[in-house]
Amino acid sequence: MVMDLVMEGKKEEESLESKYMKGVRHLCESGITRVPGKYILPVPERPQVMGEERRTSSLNLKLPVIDLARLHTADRPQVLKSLAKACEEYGFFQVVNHNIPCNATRRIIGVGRRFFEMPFEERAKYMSTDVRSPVRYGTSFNQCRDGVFCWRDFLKLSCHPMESVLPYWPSSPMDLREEAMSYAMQAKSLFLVLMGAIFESLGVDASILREFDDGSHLMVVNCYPACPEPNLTLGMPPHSDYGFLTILLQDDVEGLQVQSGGEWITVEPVPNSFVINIGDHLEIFSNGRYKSVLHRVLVNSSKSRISVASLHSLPPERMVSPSPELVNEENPRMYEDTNFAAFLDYMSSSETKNKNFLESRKLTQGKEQAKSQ
Ligand SMILES: O=C(O)CCC(=O)C(=O)O
Repeated sequence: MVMDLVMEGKKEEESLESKYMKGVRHLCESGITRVPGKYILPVPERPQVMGEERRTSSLNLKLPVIDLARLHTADRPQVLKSLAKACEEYGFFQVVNHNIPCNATRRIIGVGRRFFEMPFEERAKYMSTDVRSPVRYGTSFNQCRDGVFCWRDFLKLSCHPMESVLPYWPSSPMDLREEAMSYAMQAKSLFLVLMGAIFESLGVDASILREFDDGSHLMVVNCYPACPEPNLTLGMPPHSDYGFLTILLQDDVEGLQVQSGGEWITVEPVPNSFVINIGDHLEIFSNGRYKSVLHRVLVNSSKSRISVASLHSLPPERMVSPSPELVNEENPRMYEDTNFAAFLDYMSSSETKNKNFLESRKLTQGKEQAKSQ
């Protein structure tokens, strides 16, 4: 009798676990009014939405806005200075006048939204937990590792080399491949413009720019369904991104928060802008001068939110090291060499919350001496 009850309980637990693995949208479609325990964060990790929103607006902190049109004018030196300041102080900034037409951004958000609105069986064709798969529909942050799940579903599309990955991308919605390919190309061009400016702002040789032509490029379409109890969970936990830069497009629903001066600052979506953030590889390349900063995502009770993050770096096997021009006696080398492949290994074997990957690349004094010998 007791054994039967234990078995029954186990079966129920397993069926709930497999339900959570199907994603938050699927869960919401089944009709829920409370957040299941699987998504409830321990009290200190909860977002305390109301309190923080009030603090943020009273401090009136805004992310720097960089007008990219001014890069092509006599103002370029001033723009580079503002860019350097934003990268050093915030690790985040917004760009306007970036040359990506607003109908292109509307279309990629639209097709992303329609992907998540398709019946679960259609989305499920792309489910994979293999971090190297060219297409991956999944949920949470790292669903194979997360003890507590976050309130996010995602579609990850590898974008390079385009001709080999494209056949794996979802064939529905019918326009997904075309829209995602066109947006990927525009995001890549913007990335190259930004990296050119960033290398100039650091005063380093920009010949490495050419290597980005074959660099890794991942597009992540994030879907954060409306959540009945947004104070108990997060769309994404605090994390930093691995690459050189992330180009983030968000719809008009706010949710992204950036850590600055010990506070969580909500980024207000500015129409026709992108949010750009420094990734771990650029922090390493700049030998710590430009910061890869923790960010997280809040959810809300009334609106679902879509964002599209484009993560760019060097080719997966290419080692990233601190630029020799930025290492000297005053600024000793701060990080070990690393690459994207090492990050993927780390992803499949550890918790990637907070800045653990970058922390794992930091040189302690002993390691530093060994490297310089
Ligand atoms: O959805 C957002 O605003 C942020 C997404 C993000 O942090 C990511 O994809 O790494």
